[in-house]
Amino acid sequence: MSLKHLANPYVEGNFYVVFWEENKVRNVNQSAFGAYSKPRFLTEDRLQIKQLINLSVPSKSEEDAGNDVIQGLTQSFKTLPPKYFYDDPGSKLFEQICELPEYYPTRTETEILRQYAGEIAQITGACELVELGSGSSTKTRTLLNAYEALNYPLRYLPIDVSSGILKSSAEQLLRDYPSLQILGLVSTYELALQQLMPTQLPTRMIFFLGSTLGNLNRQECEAFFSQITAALSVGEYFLLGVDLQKSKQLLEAAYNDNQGVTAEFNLNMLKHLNRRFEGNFDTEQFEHWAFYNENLHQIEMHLRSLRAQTVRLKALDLSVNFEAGETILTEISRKFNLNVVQQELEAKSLKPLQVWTDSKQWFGVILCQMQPKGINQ
Ligand code: AVI
Repeated sequence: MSLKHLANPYVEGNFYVVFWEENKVRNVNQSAFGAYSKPRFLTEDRLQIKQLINLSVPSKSEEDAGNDVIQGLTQSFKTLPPKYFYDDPGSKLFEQICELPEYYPTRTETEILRQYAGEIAQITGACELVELGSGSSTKTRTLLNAYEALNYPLRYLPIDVSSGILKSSAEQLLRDYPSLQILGLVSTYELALQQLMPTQLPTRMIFFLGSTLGNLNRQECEAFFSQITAALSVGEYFLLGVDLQKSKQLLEAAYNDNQGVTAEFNLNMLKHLNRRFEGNFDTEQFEHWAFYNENLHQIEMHLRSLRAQTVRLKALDLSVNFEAGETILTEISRKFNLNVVQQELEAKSLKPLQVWTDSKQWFGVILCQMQPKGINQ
């Protein structure tokens, strides 16, 4: 049976939906959906983008976002959520970080995937690919190539909060893979995972690459895995990329690059907050500070105030006092031990089937399979 003739499981819900059709963009709402949905849309189109969140329209989650800034900046140990890195300039700076000579994780993970994508495809068989935080989908190509080489149907669900990058990379992928079907979800992981319908391919693999897991604290990690295991059916797969523990010197170099791109990425968060919440952070009066905390096995990234100052965020009705030298923690990036992470996955009913690393053991990619819940709990 051709994929074209499968009923589309995603045609539901009350969302604003954007369809791409040979570079023509159509915005249609739910009531107009029917006009495009059958039979033409299902048989001819290979790309749907579903907008589950719209960052340009203030929403309940936007209000909550402001609350997390207030909460983080009013405690004695100041923090800000790392999600505020990723406005458009921040996402571009992150892409630049991935290319830096000191920032080894991206190229090391890509190297592992290039080498072992064929094995991954062999193990899972024909499979719907769901990517969390797809960004520019660069590493995805390695996986798509492997599934294509085995003549498996190609169905890809990228999930990202940035609609611009999701749409442009999806369009490029469609050009490069003539049999590929894409359903892009502009969404947070949480919302998208709740929306996933049972796959119509024999199985599904959710993948979470780049060691983004390391940016979640323990509590966030627990919540994340509950969402993953709720979204997967028994027998389906989860592919995880994790940065491994290594020397302080190598790690600190990766977060303190010579060109200062990571520093710019960190300081950009203040510009983002200024724009978003009518703030007056002066980025000249803060500096980037990143170090490896060997006890907690994590990089900690801070912004340090260069003098005593008061910053105002008008839209949040918030004034924040800083002492000279006081810092804001903007990110943790945990570094993993492969044995420990495998035990933790197994305890969450995600049984590790296979682990791949690079020759220096700097990075690990773990393929897990969902077990019946409770087996190891
Ligand atoms: C997205 N994340 C996995 C990156 C990391 O290494 O923790 C973010 C980053 N922060 C500074 N450099 C890169």
